[in-house]
Amino acid sequence: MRILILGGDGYLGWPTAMHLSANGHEVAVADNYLRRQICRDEDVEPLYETLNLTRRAQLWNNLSGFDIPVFIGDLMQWDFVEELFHKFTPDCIVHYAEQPAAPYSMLNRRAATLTLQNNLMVTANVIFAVREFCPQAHIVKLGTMGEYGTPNIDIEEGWLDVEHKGRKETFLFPRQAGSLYHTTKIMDTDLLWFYVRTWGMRVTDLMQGPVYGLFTDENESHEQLLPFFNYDELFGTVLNRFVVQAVAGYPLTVYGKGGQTRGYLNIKDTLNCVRLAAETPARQGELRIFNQLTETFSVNELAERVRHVGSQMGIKVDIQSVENPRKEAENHYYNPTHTGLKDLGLKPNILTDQTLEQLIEFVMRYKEKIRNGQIYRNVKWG
Ligand code: USQ
Repeated sequence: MRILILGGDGYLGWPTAMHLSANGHEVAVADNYLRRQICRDEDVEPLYETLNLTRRAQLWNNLSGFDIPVFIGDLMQWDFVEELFHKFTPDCIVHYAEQPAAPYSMLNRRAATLTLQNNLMVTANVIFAVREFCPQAHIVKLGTMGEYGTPNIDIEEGWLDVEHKGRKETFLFPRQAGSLYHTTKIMDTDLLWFYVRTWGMRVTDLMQGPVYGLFTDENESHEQLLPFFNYDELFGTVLNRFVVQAVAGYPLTVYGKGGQTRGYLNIKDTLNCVRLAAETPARQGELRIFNQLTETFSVNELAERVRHVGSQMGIKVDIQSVENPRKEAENHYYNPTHTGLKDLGLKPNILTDQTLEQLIEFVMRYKEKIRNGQIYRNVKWG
């Protein structure tokens, strides 16, 4: 298939590009380096330098023989979108091109506006481009488990059957996000669902939980192909942060009571899920929703796992409950269904001690580069 990856520079975009390319697809990537720019503006540094997309694509070509054309530009600008879809008309679009961080979206008015404008306008432009240039193409959209929030009932895979006063209807599962970023993902789903109903588009919405890890089959022996990796409060996800904090000798920052439970997955499984969704497209006129996670953990459980593996490696890891900058339930029911991707063939890479050990070992090589000051800023959401 011809697969266009939007947001190809990000933590997940570039690994996905290599993975699909290695699996026989013709892949192109687009990005405007927004994430790098925001990190510079906010003075947060990734753990190590990452080559720009053009240079990573060259390196990938030298190693694998596969070509990944790179398009640099802003998907909010229609001229760029038009040129992109003319030059590379896809069968499938993987849409990661969003401001991806909940804490950043809660920083101030400017960050909130950027998140709203970027995320909604890019999604709209993707829809308009598919309609105009490739109406049969399948959109694989990265959504988030955070769209559902933490309801006191089981979370279904996208839809809920409702019986009301003797009549039945199926609706999108109720959504109640905890951050503006997560709210833009709800709005994306609504935009896509509207155009699925109106224009008969084919869409898969992947409700993904927080991702951890760095290594994939395509980058394991080529460090320069590793993804952009943040560990700061604004952009780092919790388990990646805990690994860096353990190495830095910084007490693991459990927010509040630490009972917050989410559905996690290894970066390798993100790639497998996206590939499985792309290779078995939704039908024309279908919004297909999968919950993309493999295991659930509370923050306390994750902290204990890192402490345990750290101690096996001779690292003393402290855990400290800090003031929770977020507005979220710290003790709650959480039981999401996640069978759809397994039915498509997903074989989960669960969190093992060995996975954590490999990550800790890698981060130890960059210990001197860790900036403790960017680990906890306490950006208040309330
Ligand atoms: N947390 C801590 N300590 C920390 C960092 C986080 O206790 O130092 C807690 C948070 O309060 C939260 C949980 O860990 O309860 C997960 O936080 P996170 O930062 O790993 O994940 P989140 O902000 O929810 O967002 C991340 C990605 C986002 C994706 C989302 C999936 O940045 O792109 O959509 O995970 S989900 O959370 O399921 O919506």
